[in-house]
Amino acid sequence: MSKKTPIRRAAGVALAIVALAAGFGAATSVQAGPVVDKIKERGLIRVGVGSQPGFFSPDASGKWQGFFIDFGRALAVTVFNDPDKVEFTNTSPQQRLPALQAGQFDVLLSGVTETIVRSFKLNFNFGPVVFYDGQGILVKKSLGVSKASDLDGATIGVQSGTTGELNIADFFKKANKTYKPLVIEDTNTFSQALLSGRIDALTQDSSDLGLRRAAFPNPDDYVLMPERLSKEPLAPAIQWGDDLWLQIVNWTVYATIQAEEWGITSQNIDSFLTSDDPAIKRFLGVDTSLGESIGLDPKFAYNIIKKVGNYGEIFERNLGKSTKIGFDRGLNRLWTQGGLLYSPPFR
Ligand SMILES: N[C@@H](CCC(=O)N[C@@H](CS)C(=O)NCC(=O)O)C(=O)O
Repeated sequence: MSKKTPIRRAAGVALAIVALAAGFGAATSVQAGPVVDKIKERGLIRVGVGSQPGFFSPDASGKWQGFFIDFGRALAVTVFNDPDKVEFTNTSPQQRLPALQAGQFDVLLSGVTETIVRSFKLNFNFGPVVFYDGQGILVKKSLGVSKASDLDGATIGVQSGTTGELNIADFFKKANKTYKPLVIEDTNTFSQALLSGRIDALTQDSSDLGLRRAAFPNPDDYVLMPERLSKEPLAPAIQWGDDLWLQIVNWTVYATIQAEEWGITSQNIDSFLTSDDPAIKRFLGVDTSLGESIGLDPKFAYNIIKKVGNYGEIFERNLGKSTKIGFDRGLNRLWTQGGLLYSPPFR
């Protein structure tokens, strides 16, 4: 009988854990952790979200809809092949980061900006950026200002717990101007403060401000200042400690981006099943070798695109020109079209 050294014993235990990893088939080289195990046990993914229609909001029948919601559904397809095995919970920006730290959510899909402090100090891992944003300032048109630095002495609403608090302070310091912050936690009170004239302006991610403005009774009475105060790369946030979960989050998002690059949509995907391109065959699981080697369902990418859509479809359906929100893709175009979206290879 061979005696195992502590290192070999530890390696054996690690391998056994990996092999157990939530039924993901063959042993993978990533470390399975508590999050995927709990998701499998529970039979659904718990997602923390916000409440701006376009990004995330329940429809008339109570079903959650929106850009970030669709990435939550895509995750549920990767794990369960069922876009409904996901539970969305709205909490304020201030409460959701501690809630993720406390393990109340498996992932935040709530417009969280990836920052170094959140990575090291809050111990978050971030998936791929799903929306490249920047902080903006929304003002009442009747104020007659055309740029943010004209707002000297203005009262500006800031949402607590957001990156906006520090960014706005930095901006006015740099511009050598003054402002009075009004820090508000509740998201409706935040909009209401501007609508009621209690404050002169709101500052938040410019996407958030665009969504709010679209929902105002008189959107044309409000104008977004041209400056962007910061970089706000919005990405799925998870806790440290589960490499497998991180990889699932990463490659779920990448599948939506890669499909768009190849022109594969929820509508035309079946016509690609007969493609001669070996890379497309692997991506769609016609050739099952890729899925088998990584321990995921070989059809996981096919299922995501078929059931949820590619990145472009997700963007257009929730935020694009055909919606009342009408966002331009901007930086959120594919790298092949002058944007920043880029998937690593599926091989
Ligand atoms: N990106 C900023 C702001 C986060 C944030 O406030 N996100 C918006 C959506 S982009 C939001 O939650 N708004 C309030 C809500 O929807 O309830 C951060 O990470 O601190």
